[in-house]
Amino acid sequence: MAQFQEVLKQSSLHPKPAGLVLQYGTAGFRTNAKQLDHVMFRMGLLATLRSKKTKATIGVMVTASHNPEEDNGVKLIDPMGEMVTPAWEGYATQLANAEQEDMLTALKDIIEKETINMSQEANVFVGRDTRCSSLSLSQAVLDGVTAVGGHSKDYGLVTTPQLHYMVCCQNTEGKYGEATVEGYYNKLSQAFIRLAKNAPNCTDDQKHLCVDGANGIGALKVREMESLLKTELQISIFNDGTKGKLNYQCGADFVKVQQKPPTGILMNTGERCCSFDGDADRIVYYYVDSEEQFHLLDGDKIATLISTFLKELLTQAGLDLKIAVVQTAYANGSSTDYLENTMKVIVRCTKTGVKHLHHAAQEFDIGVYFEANGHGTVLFSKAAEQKIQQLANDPNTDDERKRAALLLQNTVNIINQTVGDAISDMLLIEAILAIKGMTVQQWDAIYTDLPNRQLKVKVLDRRVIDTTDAERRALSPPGLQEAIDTLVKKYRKARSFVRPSGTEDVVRVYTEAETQESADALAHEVSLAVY
Ligand code: 16G
Ligand code: ZN
Repeated sequence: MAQFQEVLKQSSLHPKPAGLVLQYGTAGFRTNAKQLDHVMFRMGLLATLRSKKTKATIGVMVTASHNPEEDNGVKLIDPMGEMVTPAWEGYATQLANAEQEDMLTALKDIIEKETINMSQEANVFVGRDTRCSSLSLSQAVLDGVTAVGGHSKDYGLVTTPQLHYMVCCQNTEGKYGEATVEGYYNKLSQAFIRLAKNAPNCTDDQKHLCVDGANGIGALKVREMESLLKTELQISIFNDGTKGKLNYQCGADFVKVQQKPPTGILMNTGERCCSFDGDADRIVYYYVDSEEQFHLLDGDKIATLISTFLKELLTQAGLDLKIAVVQTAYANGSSTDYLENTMKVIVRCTKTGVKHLHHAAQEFDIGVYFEANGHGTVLFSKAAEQKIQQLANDPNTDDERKRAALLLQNTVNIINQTVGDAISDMLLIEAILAIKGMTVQQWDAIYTDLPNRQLKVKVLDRRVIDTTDAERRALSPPGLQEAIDTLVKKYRKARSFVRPSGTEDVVRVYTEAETQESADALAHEVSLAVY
């Protein structure tokens, strides 16, 4: 067919280096940008097939998130704005790894397996982060879409969650919102202003926030939105990309892993600050106290704040909706203990990676999910949204219940339910703190984190480590879990697990214990056991 001739011709302009093997991992393909041109072109092809198959718009985001500037990556977004299904992750790996002369066969294989009607229309949304390599790589994606007869829309520079949002808006015919960046800003800022109006006593000091944009796309996008928020929130943006290097000694991942402030930010004692990661799908908060002590409020603290707020509103509204918090093995033990025993909410633990948390959160009326690293959001079931809306619109609802229902309704609107979103999470957190009249110190004091440590260990083959129980226990290699158990017993309140990274060629080690010294010592000992 002429169509396939065109694919072949175009594909030769995006040749695959022979022998290169890459894997569609937890967050798509991710490696040095120089190795990705053929992958991008082929993901353009695959997204078009996925679009034909689902008869819906599919998203392709070019980013390597918190990884170094030199890296890049690509991720497919399914029709409701969620991660692409596992079978298609497999196709992505096959198609990316087919040698140049086998590429067409690999493509035809997928068409056949999925019985794709090639005359079906296809539509693909493409977005990219601020990396130097992203422009040409996103062009390669667009070339792939065109080569196989798809339509594309290039959103240019957007955050990852913005592109997820656009895909969802497009496929729900505007019910979720308008599929434009302006539509996104308007929906979120309106909900934020409405929420903030419930905090009339908020002082100017409390309305100020420092944002570390990781020298990435988040800084750009907050700047575009700033004027819509400024009556209720004044933002000082640091690391906005004009001077520093992307993710270099700044950003949410740096702050979380190093447990220290990013460079490039001016922080006054006690001031509320937050950091985004390179594609703005993660956020963590922090402050420095009068003793120069750094305090981190990570994804666990965020989940606690949000779920407490929602649970209180549900009680005030008299709504019987089941709320749960979904975490991973990295969740600080103190947070799990507080959520289960003090707040009495259901807590679930899943494997690392957004798709696992997202999936688990969908099982509840309201599912709050956060990874400790700051990636998370809230999902509301359709039924929950309807009940909230009914109550908010019911003329017979008394004032207190109505206020709670309206707050819930605006929370539904402020949150990006497709994926974790630093901007949307930031606005919700800011609104909650304002409404509750809570300082960052009071939020921090809800519970005290157990001291913890994360390390990475280079090994020959990380795949020899196999885990179970949501990555909390190692099944293989034999003896490893027993060794960890023995080490953990030496320390008070200790816990540790190891897991192969899904994004880097390393094994990750996590420990927590009663003191930082113990957590550090245990981390060191467990690392040695991994070798
Ligand atoms: C990816 C995941 C993130 C996870 C991280 C773990 C998505 C969109 N992102 O960045 O959720 O925390 O990988 O990385 O799923 P690791 O496997 O290298 O520890
Ligand atoms: Zn990210």
